[in-house]
Amino acid sequence: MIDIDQLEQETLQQISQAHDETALETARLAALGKKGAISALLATLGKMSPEQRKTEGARINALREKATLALAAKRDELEEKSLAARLTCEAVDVTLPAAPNGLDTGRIHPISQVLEELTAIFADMGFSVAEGPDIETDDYNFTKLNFPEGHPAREMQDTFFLAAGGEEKKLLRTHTSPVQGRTMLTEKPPIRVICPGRVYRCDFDQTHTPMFHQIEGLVIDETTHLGHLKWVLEEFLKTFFEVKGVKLRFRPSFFPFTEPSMEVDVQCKRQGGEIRFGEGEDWMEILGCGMVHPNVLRNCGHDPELYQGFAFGVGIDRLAMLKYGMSDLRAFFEADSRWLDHYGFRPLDIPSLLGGLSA
Ligand code: 2NM
Repeated sequence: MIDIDQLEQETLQQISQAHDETALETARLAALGKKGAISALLATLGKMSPEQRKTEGARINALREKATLALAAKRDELEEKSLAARLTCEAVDVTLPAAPNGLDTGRIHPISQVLEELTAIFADMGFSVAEGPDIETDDYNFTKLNFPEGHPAREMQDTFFLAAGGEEKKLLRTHTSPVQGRTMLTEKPPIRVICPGRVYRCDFDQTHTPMFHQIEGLVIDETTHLGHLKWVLEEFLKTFFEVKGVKLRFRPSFFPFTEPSMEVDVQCKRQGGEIRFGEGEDWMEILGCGMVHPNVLRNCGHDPELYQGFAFGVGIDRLAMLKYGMSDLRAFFEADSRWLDHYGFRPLDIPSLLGGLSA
């Protein structure tokens, strides 16, 4: 004969000691499952006398009732506990500062910054950006651009030639001018493009690195003249250096791809290692330019009787040094994160004419 009181005690104890859903389910099966103790007790009712069934039946049903209630209560308690645990561990303290990410620690290299500034300035004047390959043919880099055979720029000590492979002589471009040649060959005037990019010359000292960055501009139309060139350069330089006006000095010079050719000096004030533009009585050479040579127009598919235009070229690295006060060109390419922390720009400060170029 099973002791109902003892069974009740054991069942309720097992239920109250269940610490999780699995233990509670085990307790439920042990008591009320098909093969559970209480179910087994209920099955004995059939073999009892009517008298006994009355008293024992009531006690067994009462036990089943108690066990059922205890199970439900325990289940509620466990659910509440697990919810409370989740709420504590998933809680977010909205008063904490935002977690640091790449936008806080990453820096835009001054060359990239200056390139973005230049793009914004020239886009505003109606120029688009053209790019081309760093590995060029001798034809695009020199011949089409009116560089004669034997010109010093073609020589081994300046140009990185690639080991002869195919039928055409390959080299690392020494200027971005081949991109302008390619543009002239594929587009009809009016043409207004800037061509920024890496260029290569075999030269390495305090002021020269074998790879540096250049931006060149090209405008071709029926009546484009030197006055347009002068306006574009003035507009570009005063916007870039963020001054009200700049005085420019054009000196005659020579480049194979332009005639006439000029070097441009910008007025500045040198004062204790600092340079200010737009004031003073000093001059600094800043860029080269000229009217595109008729041979270049012809070589690139345009009739020099119908079209004319100007081109200019300027070093991006030097512009960055002048604007942001960096004195050693070589630091640009050393990937020193301390240097970049100091001279780099924040990724979301995107240069624009409206929002400020370097604000
Ligand atoms: C310079 C100076 C003068 C130039 C010329 C051309 C081309 F391909 F259109 F003829 N592109 N760039 C040029 C002219 C570049 O850089 C100092």
